[in-house]
Amino acid sequence: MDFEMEDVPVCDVIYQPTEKAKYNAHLSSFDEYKKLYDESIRDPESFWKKMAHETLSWDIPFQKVSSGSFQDANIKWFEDGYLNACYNCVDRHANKNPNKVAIYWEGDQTSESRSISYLEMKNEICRLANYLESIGVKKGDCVAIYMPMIPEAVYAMLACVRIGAIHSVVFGGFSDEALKDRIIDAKCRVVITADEGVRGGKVIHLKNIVDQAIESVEFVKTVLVVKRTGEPSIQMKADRDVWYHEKVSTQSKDHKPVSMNSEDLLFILYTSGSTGKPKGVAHSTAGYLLYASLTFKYVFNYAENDIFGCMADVGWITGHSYVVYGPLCNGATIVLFDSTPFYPDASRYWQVVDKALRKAGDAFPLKYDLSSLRVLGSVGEPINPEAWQWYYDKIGRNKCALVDTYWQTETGGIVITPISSVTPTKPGAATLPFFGIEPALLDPHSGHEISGNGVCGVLAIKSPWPSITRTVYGDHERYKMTYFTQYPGYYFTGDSAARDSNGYYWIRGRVDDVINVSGHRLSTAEIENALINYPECAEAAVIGKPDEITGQSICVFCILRNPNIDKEKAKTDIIKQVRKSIGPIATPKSVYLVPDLPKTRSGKIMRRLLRKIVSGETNFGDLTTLSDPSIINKINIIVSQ
Ligand code: 6R9
Repeated sequence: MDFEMEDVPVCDVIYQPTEKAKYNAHLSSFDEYKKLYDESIRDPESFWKKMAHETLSWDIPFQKVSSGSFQDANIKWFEDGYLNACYNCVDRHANKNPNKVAIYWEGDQTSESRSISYLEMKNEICRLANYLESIGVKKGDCVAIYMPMIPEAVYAMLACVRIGAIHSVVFGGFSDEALKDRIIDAKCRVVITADEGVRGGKVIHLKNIVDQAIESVEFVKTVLVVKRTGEPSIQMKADRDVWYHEKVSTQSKDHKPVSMNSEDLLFILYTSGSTGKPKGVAHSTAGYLLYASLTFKYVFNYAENDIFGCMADVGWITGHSYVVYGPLCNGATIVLFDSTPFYPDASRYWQVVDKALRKAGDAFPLKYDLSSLRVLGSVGEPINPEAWQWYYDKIGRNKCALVDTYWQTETGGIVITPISSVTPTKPGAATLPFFGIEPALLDPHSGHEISGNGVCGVLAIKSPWPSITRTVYGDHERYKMTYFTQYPGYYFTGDSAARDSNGYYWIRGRVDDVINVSGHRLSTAEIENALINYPECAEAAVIGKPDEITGQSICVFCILRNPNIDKEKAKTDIIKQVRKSIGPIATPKSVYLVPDLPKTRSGKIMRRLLRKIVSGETNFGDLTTLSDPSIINKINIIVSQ
């Protein structure tokens, strides 16, 4: 494995849970967390049985709690139970508290906002469910959702779930080519989109992008279009495209949810791996919903009338678990945010700790009354101690809990985190595992577990938990290979971590070829594949370069077929090519045109050396396998120009 172990952090700063963080606490003490955690590991069957009965409403209760193993990659939870996730997230709350606000929607302009009650949400979802059934969508079908952060995106997800269809939400920042690949992979016959999205004052032409994506995809029969901006030039293709407001509002507001088996798939969500094309990470119904719901309740210490704002887009797993499923399953009021942190200025999204935001100065958050906040969260990439401290002091005013939550698309919910009401925190540490999660640090080479504290290793998890992904959609072999083969008997996260002297976990970052740009996962292989489509590119290598603002940025090394062409134009074309294939989120920040790449004698690109060159390191380690050592100097000169 191509990475080097770092030192174990030493940190004397410990914050005890504040009075505010203990408000209405589900757990009264740190000892109670430890006791429950121990129970969850010692006797997972009893622990999860109790939680599943308390948390979810079942049509047919389960008898069997769990089965299967990492070795056989056949994990099942509550496998003889039946339930509907939409019923759990919507109906039961609408029946009890019909007027409670389910969604506060905040549009791109500060003047745009709406509140939607649980009953209104239920009626809208039922109408859409009836419409989808009327066009033949049925249990087990996949529906693609390519939408802005508008209430209809949540309705679309939950209407699918209500009728037993599997949703595949594709983030609105992906290009037509990326959308096309995802639609084809899941054989979606229906796409739900909007005419346009608006973010930070910029228009995103969603419907046009969908048109391009499905131009040659004949099995897409219906494109359902929500009118968001009302742009008059939108082209509707006869017999395929329909307006949401015309078709859905005329449907009945009554619909009986379809009873689903616990293990029926709830959704798929594509994410980058270390190789090739993105994988459709598949989650099943009961285990996912239970785990999203419980982590939401305990980690954020949710209390009855809280408003919960998670600023993630529903195109990512954080949007699935902590905008939609976790909070709604608890009957919470959610904030749906359809803008950016910086629009119209940096005060808009101050809640998110971000270096760029901190650079805008403390004046922005100080201007606002933040006294209603109790818990602050962070997710997606390692938060450095300085950023943590700023967030804690300036946003939390030293009174809020700050939870650095570590997890992945594949884990379905948060796996390493403080429990806001009880866990003492250290700036920069994700701290301790959630109930039912047994982390292990492994030696990357031998795969042996490293015991004790004050150690580093690759991060793995020892036994299945309810919301672990069940398969890679359509490719179960890839599922086995990616997660369970390298370290048999463990789930391998792809991250490395340290366990400090108190047993706290500090996540270090990916050890595979996954790049994390502002919390967006991209693979070097995916970007390299995109470059193959640029005719002037003979060969390319992509790495993640440390970046002060975005954590990492995309750095491309390209060998041109004809080195005499206009270099500036070539660089622009390379950037354009990646944006076209993947989308604006994958825009390379630096492009170097090089005569050759560092390779092993067997022809493998040594990305490790490229990473060292761009970060200005001079100690290149063992170079005995490098076929042409002079290349390092040549690339060094180009990079430092
Ligand atoms: C939820 C989400 C997963 C990867 C993961 C890791 C990084 C997530 C983190 C974190 C350090 C945290 N990551 N949370 N690194 N501290 N609190 O982000 O899912 O998009 O699948 O990304 O993100 O590298 O492996 P996903």
